[in-house]
Amino acid sequence: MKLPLLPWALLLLATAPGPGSGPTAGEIDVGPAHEAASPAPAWARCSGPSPPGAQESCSYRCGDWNEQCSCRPTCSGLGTCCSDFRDFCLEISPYSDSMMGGKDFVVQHLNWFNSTDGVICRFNESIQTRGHVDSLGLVHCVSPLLYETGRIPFTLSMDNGRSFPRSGTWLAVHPNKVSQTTKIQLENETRWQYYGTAGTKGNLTLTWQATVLPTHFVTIELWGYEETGKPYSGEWTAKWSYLYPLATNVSNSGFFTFTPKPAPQNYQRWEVGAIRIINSQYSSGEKDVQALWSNEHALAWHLGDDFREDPVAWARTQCLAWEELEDQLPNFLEELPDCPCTLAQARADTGRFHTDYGCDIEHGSECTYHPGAVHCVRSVQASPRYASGQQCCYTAAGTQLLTADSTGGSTPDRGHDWGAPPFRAPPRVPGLSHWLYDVISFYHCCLWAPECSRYMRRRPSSDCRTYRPPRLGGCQPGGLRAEQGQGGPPDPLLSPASAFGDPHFVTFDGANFTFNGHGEYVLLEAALTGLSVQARAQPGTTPEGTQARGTGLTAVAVQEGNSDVVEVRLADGVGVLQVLLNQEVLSFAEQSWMDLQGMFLSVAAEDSVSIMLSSGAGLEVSIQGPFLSVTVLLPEKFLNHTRGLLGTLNDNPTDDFTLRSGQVLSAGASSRQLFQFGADWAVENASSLLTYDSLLLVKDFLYGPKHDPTFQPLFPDETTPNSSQATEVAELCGDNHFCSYDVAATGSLSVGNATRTAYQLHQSRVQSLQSVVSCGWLAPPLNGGKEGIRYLVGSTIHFHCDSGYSLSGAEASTCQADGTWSTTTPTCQPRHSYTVLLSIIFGGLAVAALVAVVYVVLCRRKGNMAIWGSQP
Ligand SMILES: *[C@@H]1O[C@H](CO)[C@@H](O)[C@H](O)[C@H]1NC(C)=O
Ligand SMILES: *[C@@H]1O[C@H](CO)[C@@H](O)[C@H](O)[C@H]1NC(C)=O
Ligand SMILES: *[C@@H]1O[C@H](CO)[C@@H](O)[C@H](O)[C@H]1NC(C)=O
Ligand SMILES: *[C@@H]1O[C@H](CO)[C@@H](O)[C@H](O)[C@H]1NC(C)=O
Ligand SMILES: *[C@@H]1O[C@H](CO)[C@@H](O)[C@H](O)[C@H]1NC(C)=O
Ligand SMILES: *[C@@H]1O[C@H](CO)[C@@H](O)[C@H](O)[C@H]1NC(C)=O
Ligand SMILES: *[C@@H]1O[C@H](CO)[C@@H](O)[C@H](O)[C@H]1NC(C)=O
Ligand SMILES: *[C@@H]1O[C@H](CO)[C@@H](O)[C@H](O)[C@H]1NC(C)=O
Ligand SMILES: *[C@@H]1O[C@H](CO)[C@@H](O)[C@H](O)[C@H]1NC(C)=O
Ligand SMILES: *[C@@H]1O[C@H](CO)[C@@H](O)[C@H](O)[C@H]1NC(C)=O
Ligand SMILES: [Ca+2]
Ligand SMILES: [Ca+2]
Repeated sequence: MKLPLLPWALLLLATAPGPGSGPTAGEIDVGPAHEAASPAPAWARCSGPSPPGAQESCSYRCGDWNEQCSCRPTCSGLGTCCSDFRDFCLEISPYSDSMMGGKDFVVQHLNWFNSTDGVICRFNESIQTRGHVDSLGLVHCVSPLLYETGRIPFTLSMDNGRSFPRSGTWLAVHPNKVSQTTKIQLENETRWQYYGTAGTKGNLTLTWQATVLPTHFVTIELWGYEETGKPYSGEWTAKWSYLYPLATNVSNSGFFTFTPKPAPQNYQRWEVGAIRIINSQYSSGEKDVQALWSNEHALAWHLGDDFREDPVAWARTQCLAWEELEDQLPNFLEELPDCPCTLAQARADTGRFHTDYGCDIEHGSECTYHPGAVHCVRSVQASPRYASGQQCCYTAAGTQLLTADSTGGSTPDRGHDWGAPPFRAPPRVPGLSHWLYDVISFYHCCLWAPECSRYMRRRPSSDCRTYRPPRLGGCQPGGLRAEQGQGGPPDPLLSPASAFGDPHFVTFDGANFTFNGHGEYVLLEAALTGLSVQARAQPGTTPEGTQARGTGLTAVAVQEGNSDVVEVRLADGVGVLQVLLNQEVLSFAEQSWMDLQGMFLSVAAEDSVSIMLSSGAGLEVSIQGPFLSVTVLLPEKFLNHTRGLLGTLNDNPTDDFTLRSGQVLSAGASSRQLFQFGADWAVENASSLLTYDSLLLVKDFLYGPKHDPTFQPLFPDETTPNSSQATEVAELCGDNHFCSYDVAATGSLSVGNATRTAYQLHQSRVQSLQSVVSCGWLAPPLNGGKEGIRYLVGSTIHFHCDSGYSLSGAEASTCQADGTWSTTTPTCQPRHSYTVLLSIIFGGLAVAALVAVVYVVLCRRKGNMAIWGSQP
């Protein structure tokens, strides 16, 4: 009875539920016999005639499945794909580019020899672009100009738009996040953006890769960006418009130089734009044809005669007008989160803040707009109401740099640079809304006219007084081993660890335990936002090659509310991370950042993934030794709202080992009791977020129990230590007890090393996220100044007065542990006239003395010239 059922089982399992769509887990249990007997599967009832053999086809059916075959991404691994899966569920290359569009991409695995026209791509069921079939039979399409970033579904027609049976996904990217080499280069971009201001005139030059456009003649055009309608009303609209050509039908040489002329009157209102180059066979301004784009930039070179005549006066007028507009628009500053207090916090709070590519310590700290800073981060999520963005910049000393002290300070943004879902309309258009509200005004006030204080007044840095670091919980392989549960201090020789790379869990409240279950478990559930984090743990292999009696994490999946489901897992090859989006393997070959539904994803390095959820929760998944290490960061709003293996976040570690029933294990629970606690949090069949796309996974985890009751871990009381590796251990581990402990337990030095690394990483992250008290910015005295820009506990600010004034009050103030300054800012009082007289007299004497000293020094120096000159 069992044998004949197996193929059916596999087929059905292959079609395990996709998030949000498709059958629920319950349907998997439907007996195959019933399925086979049902007369017409759902897809066949679709309108339209089905060609013969369509039961086996993925035409119009991507992401779907039936008893015949599957068109889901998991089908490849399971061998259940319909035979034409690749022809209808499209893979494209390249799969991403700037949201500006105009990119020609090739549909893989689809050869078409019939006709050379009639190829149409339809993006998100609304925007159509024309494609073509090349001489090799490869099908091409062109990406459209979009006002959004992220994954855009498209369908493909090969019959001039009569039917669109094929589908795929295009990834639209923030214009600044795509490779600069694929764009038109504005030679000396600074000159372009200052053209017409004092000293910047002459010709401008642009270059491009001629081979990208398959034509001899091109048209070079200017496009302008604007947002019209009442701000924050429903009519507020974003629009790119074709303005005028710079040149028509010029040679596609990859080089063009011209003398910019002031724009005609009716085009002068566009101040932000980009240059586009297209094949000259298209009419000028034709939309969504293959094209090259330049960076968006300030169109100084195109502005009218009034700008050319007096750029400073013109820019000042614009700056004042912007100020007036800002005063009418709602105050978005109140809605922004405060900045982290230190660079360390900013870099560790990865769920809520992310590196600003405009000032990145890992890429040479080229901080053009933030002189004095070495690193800036931006709030990942735009603010809820106004879609504004927070920016936080730090000095080399790790101190937050504030606009109140320096023009290099971080400036918040009315429009978040990365845009905000659902994008498309102001102020949520990625990059461009930010240009209009925060960048072009910076040109007006700060770069073209000396009115920067006006800008800074309306874009002041936030300090960090209300910033609260997130809470950390997680699971590391091997590492962090201290003791079972809440027991005494570790003694590596007397109570050795039990098994290979044991997962060691640290709860949000700091309790820790080791759990060697084999199965799939709930790390965290929070009904507050519908957040769920699940992990799969599998046994390791001992150095001898047999199955270890300890396990480690091999996959982690997360979903929040109705967001996409993302899973990070170890691919078959050891040490390779694989990311799945709604069960489909994602490629990071082109982009390391992705805007997904309800989350952002960043893969900065090959061995680690950051997931940033809309609630501000974050996940860091990386490879540590043979297994995954997972860290979950939760903002304070999750207090009292979590359950699962990572415990109940409420500042009380004693209730962290709570079973599903609500029963709380005592602090002194034994390792066997803790094992039962772990097992209790096995994932429930219907709510699994994990993907089962190989026969092994199907057998072990989908068709087997979520927690394997037959797996017997090794408990601490069952092991004996091996002390013959003492020297190697001492060399590797030093005084790290966790490291020596695991080596003793497993006999593997590399496990010990992974343990040590994991431990250090966790410790440094905990260290970085320590709360810091801030007393907030302290004003300098009127007619005086201050030294010091650090306003954190223990920092001291010194005051001084301008000459002619004397200090009344304390000379220094120190930030105290309660968040207040030890004294208030002193005042500077004008000195009495006799002091002035005295200072003139003494000043005169001093000058005379100085002259004498200088004379002496100069005479000496002449004698020493030879030695001085030899200095570098
Ligand atoms: C090409 O056209 C012929 C006749 O028009 C048709 O029978 C054939 O199926 C087409 N080939 C493909 C790959 O569609
Ligand atoms: C597709 O368009 C619809 C309506 O036009 C919109 O609601 C949806 O967000 C769009 N989806 C994407 C991925 O752009
Ligand atoms: C760019 O323009 C500026 C100002 O006109 C000039 O000083 C600089 O040398 C130029 N740089 C290059 C690389 O041409
Ligand atoms: C472009 O110029 C070439 C030669 O300079 C000419 O042969 C061609 O007809 C022109 N095309 C258009 C559209 O003007
Ligand atoms: C500027 O460009 C024009 C073509 O637009 C060219 O005729 C002229 O020689 C160039 N001038 C310089 C100084 O390069
Ligand atoms: C584990 O918990 C114990 C008891 O609360 C504590 O002393 C120890 O420092 C913890 N270890 C780690 C690595 O957090
Ligand atoms: C969490 O729960 C405790 C006790 O039930 C309560 O005292 C506390 O105020 C709660 N905290 C939050 C943030 O809800
Ligand atoms: C979950 O599914 C497995 C395999 O189908 C089954 O053995 C187990 O009983 C199910 N558990 C529940 C609670 O339904
Ligand atoms: C102890 O370690 C030594 C050196 O690595 C190894 O040869 C030996 O097999 C180990 N003994 C046990 C019992 O694991
Ligand atoms: C420990 O691991 C690190 C990287 O994780 C590696 O650079 C180092 O060489 C390893 N040390 C030993 C002794 O294996
Ligand atoms: Ca800014
Ligand atoms: Ca707790």
